[in-house]
Amino acid sequence: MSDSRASWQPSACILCSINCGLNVQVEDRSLIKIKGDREHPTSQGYVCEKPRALDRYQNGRDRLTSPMRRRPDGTFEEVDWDTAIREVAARLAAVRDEHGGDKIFYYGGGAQGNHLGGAYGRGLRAALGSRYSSNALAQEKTGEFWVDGQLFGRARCHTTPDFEHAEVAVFVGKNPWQSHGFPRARVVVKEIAKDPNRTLIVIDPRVSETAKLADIHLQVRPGGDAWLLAAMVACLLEDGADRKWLAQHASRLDELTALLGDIDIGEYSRRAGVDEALVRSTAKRIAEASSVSVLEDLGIQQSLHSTLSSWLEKLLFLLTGNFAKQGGMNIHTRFASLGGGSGARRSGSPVGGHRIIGGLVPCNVIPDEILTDHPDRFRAMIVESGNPAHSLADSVRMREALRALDFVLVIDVAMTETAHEADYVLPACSQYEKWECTFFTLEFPKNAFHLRAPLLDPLPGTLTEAEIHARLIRELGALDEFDLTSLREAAKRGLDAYAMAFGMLAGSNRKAMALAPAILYETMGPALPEGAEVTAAVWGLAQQTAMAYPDSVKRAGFTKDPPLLGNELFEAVLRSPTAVVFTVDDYDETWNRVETPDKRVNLVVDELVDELRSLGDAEPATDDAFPFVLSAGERRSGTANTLYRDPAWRQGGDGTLRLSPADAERLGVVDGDRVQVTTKRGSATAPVEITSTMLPLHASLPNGHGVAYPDADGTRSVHGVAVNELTSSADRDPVAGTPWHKHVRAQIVRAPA
Ligand SMILES: Nc1nc2c(c(=O)[nH]1)N[C@H]1C(S)=C(S)[C@@H](COP(=O)(O)OP(=O)(O)OC[C@H]3O[C@@H](n4cnc5c(=O)[nH]c(N)nc54)[C@H](O)[C@@H]3O)O[C@H]1N2
Ligand SMILES: Nc1nc2c(c(=O)[nH]1)N[C@H]1C(S)=C(S)[C@@H](COP(=O)(O)OP(=O)(O)OC[C@H]3O[C@@H](n4cnc5c(=O)[nH]c(N)nc54)[C@H](O)[C@@H]3O)O[C@H]1N2
Ligand code: SF4
Ligand SMILES: [Mo]
Repeated sequence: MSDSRASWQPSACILCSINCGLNVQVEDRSLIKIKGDREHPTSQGYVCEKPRALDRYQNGRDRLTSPMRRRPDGTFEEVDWDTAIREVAARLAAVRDEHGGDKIFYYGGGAQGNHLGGAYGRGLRAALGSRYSSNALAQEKTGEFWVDGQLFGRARCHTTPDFEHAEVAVFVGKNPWQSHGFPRARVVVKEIAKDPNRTLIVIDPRVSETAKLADIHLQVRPGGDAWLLAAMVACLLEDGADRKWLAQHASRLDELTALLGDIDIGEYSRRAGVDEALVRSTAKRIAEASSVSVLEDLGIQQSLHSTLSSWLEKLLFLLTGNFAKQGGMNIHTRFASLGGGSGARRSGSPVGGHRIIGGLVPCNVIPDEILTDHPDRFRAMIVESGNPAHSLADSVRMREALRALDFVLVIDVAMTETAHEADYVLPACSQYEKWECTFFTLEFPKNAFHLRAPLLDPLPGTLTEAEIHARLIRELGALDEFDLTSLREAAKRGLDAYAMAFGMLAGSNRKAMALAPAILYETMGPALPEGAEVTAAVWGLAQQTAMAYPDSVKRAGFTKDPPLLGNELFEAVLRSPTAVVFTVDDYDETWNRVETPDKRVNLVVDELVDELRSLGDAEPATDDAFPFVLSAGERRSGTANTLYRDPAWRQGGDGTLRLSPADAERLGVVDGDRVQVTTKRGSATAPVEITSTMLPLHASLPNGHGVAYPDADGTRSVHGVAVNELTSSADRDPVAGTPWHKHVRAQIVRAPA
């Protein structure tokens, strides 16, 4: 570890969901050199520019080195771990005893590179009876998951694109050049753009870096996607749908045709701000292609009609039969679920009854579930690897909600905006100081999982999340009723004996299974190599994976049968310095993962029919009082959520507000002038960047800015605009509750001098 000076050690990037393999040189606890790992099976040596600055994460000035307890005056004092654990457990137990464990809300569980905390967090939640949880997915992906459930039977039937092989690639509200979202994004996008036989289609109001490369750019008006996509679907229904495929594999085509077959394509295109002829020729290109992959992201998921747009987006590839085939869309395996676990069985949030998707309470309703006198309101919150006081809509209200709770615990590496609102803050080891992995296993036909070893020893004073949760669970006495001797003994005899002993416990004791992560850590952990105790939960996940997809795991080269197959898989990921391909699929396998009763794809989402019909009566709304549409949180080269808190990592200053030349002229501003942006929730100023990539009356600000960071003598100041000071939690999708961050009505004026 820290003695391995200047040797290259394998690891992974933690800045986006792709988690490219890295090789890193460590010297004196600094990450001094970083390059892509060629051995990594999916990233293959690829990296973007962002991980270069990773030492600023590892050695950030506001890293925590001691548990912190809030004083009555709001300042914090250091306390030792024993005191912190004792007092935190007592406070959580007090909330549970007075109001019920289900009033303890859990948020987070992983950022972009770490998910073991979330796995162990499930054990603590079970020990407390905490049933409701959420994380960032519930402000981006849950609408799409819900649509997947409607079309393919279950929300877990998540489809993944195959851009490597697709003849036509479609990006809807997605800018992979900056944000990635699939392996080696820039290489793959360039390849498609260069090839005269392939077509890159981008739907984005902005001439994004990806749009610049596109063969076809549909420069939709902000928020106009539902009209545009409806028009494209109507074109396909008119001519180009794969009727033979649909007859064999889909249901309710007639109903869909009745809904969309006779809409006025010209009028819908006009409302979307795109030329009708271009809409028609784009639909034709999609219809004629031998394969099409489509990727949607925040541009629609965080804009008006987002869930409806997700449905229409999926019809582009379904109506053309680009499903369960090479170059098309497929349902992938997963090493573990990213959802909310035990709360998943609940259908609605306790106060407002808001729909829970994938086990996650919509982020936008969290303040509503706290700031009320309803008896079922949340009373306490555990926040782990998340920064909701900064990343959720309406930070003002979110801070108010945190302050209204009886108790807030934050587990983080840094003194974040959310930590500042906590009663106790517990310091975690960084992602380079412990074994870690992510559950973003989204690839097909080969899917890979990377369990990575630490690069250096834990910073003194910090603990792994697994250990933090284990100590809290011990203090709560939650495992006392179980006799774990036989499991401990079995662990000493090896994985095969352990698998048998664990299987017996699983079969006989459901209560114990809810606490499985804690039991694994306590019983198998000690038998694992030193430091690798935290990988015990991964053993459980490997078992589940082997059980769920035995054939796919065997196609990846594994040979045993469950439960030994799970052991074989676990040993492989534990041993391998880089990611391991854990499943290999045939394209047909996608059909086995469709979970509708008849294994056909359902084309009509009943609950969205009225919203779809309403498009016929309306234009995308405008508001004279707030004439601009602000895209509040755009991915740029200098953004990485709030994983980098030190603003010095980005060369380009504190982040500009991008504006069209026409608007700049009207406002009388030139590049670098400060403008003031005001929404119904707040106001901020930023330097303006005038760019013809923006449409008139459209503006954008980067995500991940506006965090407070201490300077060399400890004075904290905020760098850039914290976009959620401007957003409203009421602006959200009617079905999924996901926010309209990309569609914030705003006034923009030249800033007063
Ligand atoms: N550099 C960098 N990369 C990241 C991240 C990061 O912080 N920085 N974060 C990661 C995370 S957590 C995520 S979820 C992904 C998100 O990745 P993306 O969704 O690709 O990121 P955004 O830039 O937020 O939004 C994508 C595009 O939506 C467009 N858009 C805005 N309004 C509309 C609209 O009304 N309709 C349409 N069609 N498009 C619109 C924007 O112009 C933008 O180009 O990125 C990941 N990658
Ligand atoms: N207005 C607006 N808001 C947005 C978005 C937008 O585009 N516009 N994007 C949304 C999206 S898509 C996302 S994904 C979210 C992201 O927002 P969050 O989910 O809140 O994620 P991060 O900002 O990445 O915060 C991750 C936290 O994990 C901490 N951390 C890092 N490593 C470790 C570790 O090893 N252990 C522990 N315990 N903690 C660690 C970091 O210090 C940080 O506090 O933001 C959302 N918010
Ligand atoms: S693409 Fe994502 S994971 Fe890969 S190097 Fe860039 S930020 Fe890191
Ligand atoms: Mo995200």
